[in-house]
Amino acid sequence: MSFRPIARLTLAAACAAVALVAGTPDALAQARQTLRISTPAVPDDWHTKMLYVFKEELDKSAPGRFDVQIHHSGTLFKQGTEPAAMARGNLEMAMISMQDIAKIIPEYSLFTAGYLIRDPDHLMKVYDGAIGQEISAKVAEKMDIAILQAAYLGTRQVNLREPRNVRTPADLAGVKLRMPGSKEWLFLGQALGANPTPLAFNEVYLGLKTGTVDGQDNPLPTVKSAKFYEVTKQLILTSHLVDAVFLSVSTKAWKAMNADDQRKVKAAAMAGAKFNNENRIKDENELVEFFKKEGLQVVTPDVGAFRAAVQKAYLASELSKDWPQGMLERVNAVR
Ligand code: KDO
Repeated sequence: MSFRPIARLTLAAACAAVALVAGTPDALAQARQTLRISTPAVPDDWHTKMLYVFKEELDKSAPGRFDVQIHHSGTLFKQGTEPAAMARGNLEMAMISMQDIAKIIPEYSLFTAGYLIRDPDHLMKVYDGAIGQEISAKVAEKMDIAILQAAYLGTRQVNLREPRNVRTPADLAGVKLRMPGSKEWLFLGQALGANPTPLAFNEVYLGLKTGTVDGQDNPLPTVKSAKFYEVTKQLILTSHLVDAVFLSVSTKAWKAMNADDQRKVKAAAMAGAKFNNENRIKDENELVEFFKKEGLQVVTPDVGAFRAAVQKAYLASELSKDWPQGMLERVNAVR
């Protein structure tokens, strides 16, 4: 008899406590969607800074809806492992490359070809236009990843530990050129005439310092931000790949958002990419002077000879057998 009223009281108290907790900021925080972004990029590179722009924009447009956590320098997932982690639902966001995509969708190795994309303007028109939409649809279907926005990673140049007289691809014979570790990247190194050696981005500085590799290729802003100029003596302006990264989210995380939030996430990604592109292009125009002051030799080789050799190598390759009919012509026709 005596315990009933007490039980009723206890229940009422418990309900009140739940109501109180539900109103606290902590409980609200739990309702936020966590978006962890993993990238191998260093904090100072523009595509890492762009992630902070993404976060700020989203905090403004969708206050309290998302908890964006940025993990740079490959500390959360190793370079190249992000797409599989996203497909499995173990990672919410990353900046993936066309080389990552081509591993799963071989026909898109076309977009990893040297001297295909002409310049940053061509790059954005290709990936922001109809071709980009087709790529996104296929990536969603085959990789369980939603591409939010393409960004310009920069134009890749060859960067050597010891100066060499390099005019044509033949002059790179025997050079152990570090490339990221996938078939598509290694083919690019080979097409340039070098001896491609796979190494993850976050190991490149040490590889150059100790001489495990003779050189590496990356856009000038990355040569600066990752401090590769400290351990190399020459830049060869081959401009062999006008490169992109794609800010992306796992389908699982994407589907957990309502349509309004999805729109805001896309808009924030676009703002981030705009920030990245503008700063990177400006930097690329100014950095040669910086490297010269740092004591590096900066040379322009016979770019026509590199272009001809690289394009010939791709067209004759196994990779090109998978390219979608007419896609090369469509890319070339984008103005
Ligand atoms: C690199 O490993 O050289 C590369 O430039 C490849 C890109 O696809 C991208 O992963 C980039 O590294 C990282 O974001 C680090 O800048």
